[in-house]
Amino acid sequence: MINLDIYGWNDKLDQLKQQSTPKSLHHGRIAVVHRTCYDVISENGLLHCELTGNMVFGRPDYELPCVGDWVIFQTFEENRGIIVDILPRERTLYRKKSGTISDKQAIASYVDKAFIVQSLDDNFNVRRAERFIAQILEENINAALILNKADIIFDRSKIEEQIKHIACKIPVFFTSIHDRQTIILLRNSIVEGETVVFVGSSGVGKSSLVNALCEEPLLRTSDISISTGKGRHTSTRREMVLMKNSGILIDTPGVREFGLAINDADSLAAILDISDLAKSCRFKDCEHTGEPDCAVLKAVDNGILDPDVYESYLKLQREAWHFSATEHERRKREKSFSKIVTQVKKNKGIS
Ligand SMILES: Nc1nc2c(ncn2[C@@H]2O[C@H](COP(=O)(O)OP(=O)(O)OP(=O)(O)O)[C@@H](O)[C@H]2O)c(=O)[nH]1
Ligand SMILES: [Mg+2]
Ligand SMILES: [Zn+2]
Repeated sequence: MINLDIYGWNDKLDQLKQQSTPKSLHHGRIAVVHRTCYDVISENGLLHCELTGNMVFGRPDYELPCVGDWVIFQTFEENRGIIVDILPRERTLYRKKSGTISDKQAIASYVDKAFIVQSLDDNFNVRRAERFIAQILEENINAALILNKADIIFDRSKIEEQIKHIACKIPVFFTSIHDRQTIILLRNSIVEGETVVFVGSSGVGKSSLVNALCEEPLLRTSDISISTGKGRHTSTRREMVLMKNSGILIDTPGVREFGLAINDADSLAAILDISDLAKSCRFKDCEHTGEPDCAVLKAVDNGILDPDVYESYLKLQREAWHFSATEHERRKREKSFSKIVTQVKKNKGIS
């Protein structure tokens, strides 16, 4: 019998289950998402589960089970089951579904920490890191930036300069799977019972880091060395593994783009260190795009706020707004917004 507490099961979840579920049904956590079926870890071990027709056709895609979800199922053979319900989600990491305006996709649920992994070659991109952070913090998940492949040559002071506005908000780790000490430091940041999801581009070493942390080759990694090229989407599914006496790690396939799926663009200011400045703007609802006595624009002028960070703020804010706005609002505002951004950039000499 498996004690599901080590997978994060707790009294609160137990109460939720009691309230809504007949005693004959079981509970478990989604460990692997396949195309149409799921591996579910339960008290009786790993089960292969499918969804009831009601679930498949009665819910939008983003409400179908994702890795980390706690589900209720009925067994019908020794190691097979049918998922009939999902317990209410908490701390779910979403992203905008590629190719849509406002559809979202659930990446992982019941997440305590998200590790944004970038490698210290040309994958490193502070703007992309900000995008991940915005989405992660929106869900009340703790974020950390993992700069991997620290064994290759890179300019550490230049990188530190670029991420200083991030490093004062979230932990940053320089790691290498070839340097045990860096892996131990990362491991020490994970508390027992905590769920950690790894996100980032393909080939940055997410699966390699999971393996290094677990000290076992649990996940397939790219065999392409960094000298010959980047990884090529080696991981194809979201998968949860247990780190002995520690946390629960969720590996995800590399993403080409990570669109924001947030409704509240206000949180962006706090993340990008703009909210303190914004308190001094003349208008409470200042959008920092040309209003008189705008402290944010003044800070860009005086060199206090990096114009690149400011531009990133505008872009992310616009994207978040787009995601949450109705079709009508979108059309109405789009034209004026583009004009403002172009004007501000022109005034500030941002290319
Ligand atoms: N030099 C160096 N290479 C690394 C490090 N970590 C991973 N790699 C290599 O980078 C390549 C890609 O690693 P993966 O772990 O497959 O990358 P991934 O992020 O899981 O990629 P996807 O599954 O495609 O999203 C492999 O050849 C690894 O051996 C590191 O710290 N240093
Ligand atoms: Mg991988
Ligand atoms: Zn302002």
